[in-house]
Amino acid sequence: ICSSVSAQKMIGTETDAQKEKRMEWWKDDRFGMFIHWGLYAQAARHEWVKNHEHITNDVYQKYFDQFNPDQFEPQKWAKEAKAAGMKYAVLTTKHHEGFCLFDSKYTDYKAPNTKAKRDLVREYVNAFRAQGLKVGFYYSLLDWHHPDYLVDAYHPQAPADKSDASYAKLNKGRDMAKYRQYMRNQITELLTNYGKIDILWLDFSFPNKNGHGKTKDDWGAVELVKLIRKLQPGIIIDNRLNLEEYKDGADFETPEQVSTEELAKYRGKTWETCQTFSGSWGYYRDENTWKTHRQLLDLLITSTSNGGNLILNVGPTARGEFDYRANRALDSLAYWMHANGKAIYNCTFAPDTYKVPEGTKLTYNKAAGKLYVQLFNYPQGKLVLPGYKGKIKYAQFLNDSSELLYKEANGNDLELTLPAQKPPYEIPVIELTLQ
Ligand code: FHN
Repeated sequence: ICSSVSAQKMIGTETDAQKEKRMEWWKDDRFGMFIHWGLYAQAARHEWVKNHEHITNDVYQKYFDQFNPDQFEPQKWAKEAKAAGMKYAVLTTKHHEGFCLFDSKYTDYKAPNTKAKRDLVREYVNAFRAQGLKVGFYYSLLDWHHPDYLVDAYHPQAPADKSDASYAKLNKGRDMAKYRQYMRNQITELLTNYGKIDILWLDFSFPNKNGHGKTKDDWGAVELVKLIRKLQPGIIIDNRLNLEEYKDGADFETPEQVSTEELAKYRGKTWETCQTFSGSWGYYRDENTWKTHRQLLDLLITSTSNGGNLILNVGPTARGEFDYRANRALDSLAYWMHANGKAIYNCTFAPDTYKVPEGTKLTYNKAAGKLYVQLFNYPQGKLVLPGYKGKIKYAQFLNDSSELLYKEANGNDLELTLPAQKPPYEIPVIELTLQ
């Protein structure tokens, strides 16, 4: 049993330096698109609708029968993601509902058998690769449709009384070993039939609830990671297979929907925060809690300034389009990223020697010798860089490369002169060239 030894070494033979190299592109790219798409988009009231409303497979079948993504054009999705500055994408190939967007030979509960009559995953992979984005798959460990998946506390048919007897009755005849094999077969299809896959986002594990949850080996996690890494040696895996004693079997932590203040806790680790534009991952027609442009920029900048990634989610409609609210958010991000993307890509947190000027956040590109000062509050007339005397040799606005003049002040500080007119960005960025 490997305990302190990195599971990576136990599960594979990779050294820390090799792992660093494998993950280099992912850390440099910083920004990705999550796409939650499935039959739940047809219900249009959250991807957990089957659980929330305790819907049986028979009743849920209406969404399968109705599903007809006639407006699905993944090239449009890919172009929008690229324009918004996203460098990779992760699509739900199967979410908890158990519906497969890909042509699996292990189930009939799949997109080619709906009015779509297509392998939606294949079209996604081709379109995003054509735009130069890395492609990832999300695959749900939970499966509320599969007959062998154990009914647990999250299952839509979980017993109201939560008693052992009720669970036992519901789980009579269910064989988790068969479900584990189904998972292995499908993950093998996904990692064999679609070319090089860059990310695998497995989701999610949880402690054993009411004796009917999932234990650490319900997924056959160690064998599964060995299979994944054998099929796709360069792939990057998230941490939700919950390899208790093999925590290192995962490549990155996944703080979900956390506040920007909480992101500082992850500084120095390898992580990606997953966030929605709204509250739901799947398309939710009547939802109106949408993050503002400033909140989205804050998530992106604060993630980078703490050395982590942001994956921002879109929930397409059942017809296969991003809705107007997602398009509006993506367009606003595209406008900012077009001018200021250099403050995100290949950047991380700044060394402590660079104090954070009042009302700003810092990102740092060590290789380029650049420090980026994000002006969350636009100062009137000047910005003091505390203790920066002798540390920089040039200053400019990033968006138009217009020079910013500065002078020494207060002994060890520098004072930048800023125009009264704020640059036309919610959060303008100053690029400092370091000595
Ligand atoms: O239950 C899922 C949820 O629907 C969504 O897929 C998120 C994305 O990180 N993961 C689980 C909740 O943590």
